[in-house]
Amino acid sequence: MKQPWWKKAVVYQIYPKSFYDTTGNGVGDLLGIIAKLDYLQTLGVDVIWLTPIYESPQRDNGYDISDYYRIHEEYGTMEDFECLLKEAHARGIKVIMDIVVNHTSTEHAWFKEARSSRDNPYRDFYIWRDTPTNWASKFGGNAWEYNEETGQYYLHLFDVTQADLNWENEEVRKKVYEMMTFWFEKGVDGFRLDVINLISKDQRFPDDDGSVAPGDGRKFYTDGPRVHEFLHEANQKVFSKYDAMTVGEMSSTTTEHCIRYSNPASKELSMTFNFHHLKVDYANGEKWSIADFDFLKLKNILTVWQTKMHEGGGWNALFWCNHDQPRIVSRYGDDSKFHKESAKMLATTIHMMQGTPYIYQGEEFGMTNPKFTRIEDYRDVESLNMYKIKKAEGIDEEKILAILKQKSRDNSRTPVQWSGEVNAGFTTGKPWIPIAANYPEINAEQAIADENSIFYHYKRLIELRKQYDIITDGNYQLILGEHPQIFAYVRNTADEKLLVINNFYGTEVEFILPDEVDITGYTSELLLSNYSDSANDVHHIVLRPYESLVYYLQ
Ligand code: TEU
Repeated sequence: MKQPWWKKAVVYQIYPKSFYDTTGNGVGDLLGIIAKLDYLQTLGVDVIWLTPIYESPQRDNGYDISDYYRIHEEYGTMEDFECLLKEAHARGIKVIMDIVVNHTSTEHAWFKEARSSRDNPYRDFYIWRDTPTNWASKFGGNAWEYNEETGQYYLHLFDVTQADLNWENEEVRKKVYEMMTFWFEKGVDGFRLDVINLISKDQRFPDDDGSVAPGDGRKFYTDGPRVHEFLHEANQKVFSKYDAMTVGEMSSTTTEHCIRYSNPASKELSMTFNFHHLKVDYANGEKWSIADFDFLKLKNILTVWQTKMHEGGGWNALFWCNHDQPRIVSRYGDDSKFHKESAKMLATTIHMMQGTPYIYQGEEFGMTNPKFTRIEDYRDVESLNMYKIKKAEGIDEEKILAILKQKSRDNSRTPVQWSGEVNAGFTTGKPWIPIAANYPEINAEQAIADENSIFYHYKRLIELRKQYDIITDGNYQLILGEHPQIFAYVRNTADEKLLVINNFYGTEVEFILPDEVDITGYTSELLLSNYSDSANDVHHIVLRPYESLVYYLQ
């Protein structure tokens, strides 16, 4: 059987608000994306994923949709979107949209109807209860909000303005499938489905016993009772009719569920995102904490996902960065002394694994966290809620700011640094969120001019994926699993090997090829490195700070 196209693809994520502004209003727009398509073509990506561009009050930057059929005015018009599709396709770049159907904005017409009376035909589009459960909202506070007019509570797993849709209601599902079909018919090539594993709630709506964390209702709606049935239905009614890729964003999920979501036999989705490898810098499982990352845990988690998904016939979305995560070079790398070396090393580590890699805007030239020091610089609803809650708990202002500096989602949402000019070349107006101060040194223009830049390293990784099938097909074998500094693995097919060696720290370390990797009779070729003069003896290497090597053996 012919492999689906997305197995060899590399996806580039665009957060339109911060991508490129052509109107001078300080907010990126669709014409801005069109203007940068040549840049993306040079990088070599196959797909762009746009985070939500639909009409929205922007409480959560578009993840609160008020009309699925309209383009948010600040971003442009439907004609602009059609033009973007055409221009992207003309360059061989596919376009996927972000579909947010776990919830809508409370400004959506359905919700306005639903909240107006108990017998409104749209009432059952949402989830109403006479008494709330003790579940916490992911953005702080209780997950139920009282509606005065009708005397009941509605569920919102996220912000109070993001009301959860009732997927038990067949009408809701019908409307969702219609809407997805509309976008496919317009020519989009697939979807990223926002928190799609939260759509099926345990209909008994039990209280949580607090055994994991106070009011943690996750077990009652994560990978819930009917989620596979719903996704299979969406697949049969919509996805399967197009040559589409679908990637589900899976919150707190398991390998067992992700195998089911993404194994072609279950006919649900193409692939899944999970976040376990991005929780290794949480102190005691708490995101809002300051902690170094746990390297052994990181290796172990990525290894479990590589191995189990391979064995179970599932497919991983590979990524370090997105619009909810701090910048990886500031997180598991070193964004000052070894900026270039560590950014390249991290890129290699993830891109040489099995799955479909995602690059988040600015990652390709090593954008860093902005290191904001004032609460006024933050825009993100989650960060601002958390600030209020911690303040009310009596936590010191400085401590809260230090946590935000490390963990806030705004770390990745600052404008793309296109050049060293005013406002990093992002806008001629006032940017909606401050730009990181390091833009004169770290920017796309500079990266393109420097043949040793991080940008060309990413470009090379994309090319290698196209040239070497082993990157797509080979199995994964972790080596030196307990080594506290080296992350090394082998990808194997019947007669080839790819040896990937990464030093995760800023000091030298000795690599000795373990006996379990039998390479007698193989010849090795160095495919990629982040130093210009790396060794070609795979048996014994003294790795320099953050040195990263890829060898092909045949
Ligand atoms: O994020 C899902 C999610 O679970 C987030 O809470 C994420 O884990 C969190 O930001 C980390 O603290 C998706 C979108 O990617 C996010 O931007 C939205 O805010 C959220 O869904 C609600 O739609």
